[in-house]
Amino acid sequence: MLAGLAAVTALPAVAQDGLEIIGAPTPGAIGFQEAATELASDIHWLDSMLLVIITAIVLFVVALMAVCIFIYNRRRNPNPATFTHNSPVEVAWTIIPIIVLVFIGAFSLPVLFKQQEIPEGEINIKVTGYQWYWGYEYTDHEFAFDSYMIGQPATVGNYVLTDEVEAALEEAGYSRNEFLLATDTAVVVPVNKTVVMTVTGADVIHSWTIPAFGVKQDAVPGRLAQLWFKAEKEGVYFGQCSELCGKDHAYMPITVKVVSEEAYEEWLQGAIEEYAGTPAGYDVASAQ
Ligand SMILES: [Cu+2]
Repeated sequence: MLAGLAAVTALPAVAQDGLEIIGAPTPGAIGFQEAATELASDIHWLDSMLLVIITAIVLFVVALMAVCIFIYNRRRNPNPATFTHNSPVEVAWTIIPIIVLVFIGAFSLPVLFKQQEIPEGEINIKVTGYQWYWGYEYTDHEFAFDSYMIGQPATVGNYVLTDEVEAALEEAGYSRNEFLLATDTAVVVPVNKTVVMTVTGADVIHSWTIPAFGVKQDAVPGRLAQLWFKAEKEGVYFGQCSELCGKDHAYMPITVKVVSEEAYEEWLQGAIEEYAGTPAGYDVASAQ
């Protein structure tokens, strides 16, 4: 594994020159990361739409409660009504929520189906979650590599941003802000191409995600799941394992670099040379 790691870090950082860091958390922000795929834009739109509905319902319920508190309190209304049923009201509070839920479903289900109906991939990658790093296999080209957080394993056990780690980050084209996010190798994909990732776990359940792409998929040992995305903007995107998977769960980030078609081809040639001979030959097509 250490030999593999050395080989991995030796790969020149061809694909990251001039790439902007887009998909990363920013201090003080509370919203979503900027959407980089249609899937993410859809999710953001759905979120805004739901927020309007939720706000309306909350205001309505608060108003009803206010009416009860201020008009029907014991002082103003000493002799309360004694009826126990009101059919029109009961019908209304059954029918109206059904209409609201059907309305929400009519918009949310197509978004869900778009995520789950996996298109034909132009780039196919298999990702495997390990305790505590990710392995990537480019199944169209039969090469594979592992991806560790920069700073691991040198800082195993204490995870502090030492000068040494900062130097490693800088050497890889990152800054100290990307500590705990940047990885030694990255998933490199071309812009505006459909990427299909086949996701699995080797030991326990992990979860692969890139928030800016609007994708998240559990990596379950013994199972193959799939996700897809088509990134619309070149840049560096980060994600983190999103299923608690053990003590170093917080230290197995994900880096995806979305590059131009030419930069991708260039990276691909280098990667094929660099990683050729690593275990491959897994037949994704037959597992679908
Ligand atoms: Cu994990």
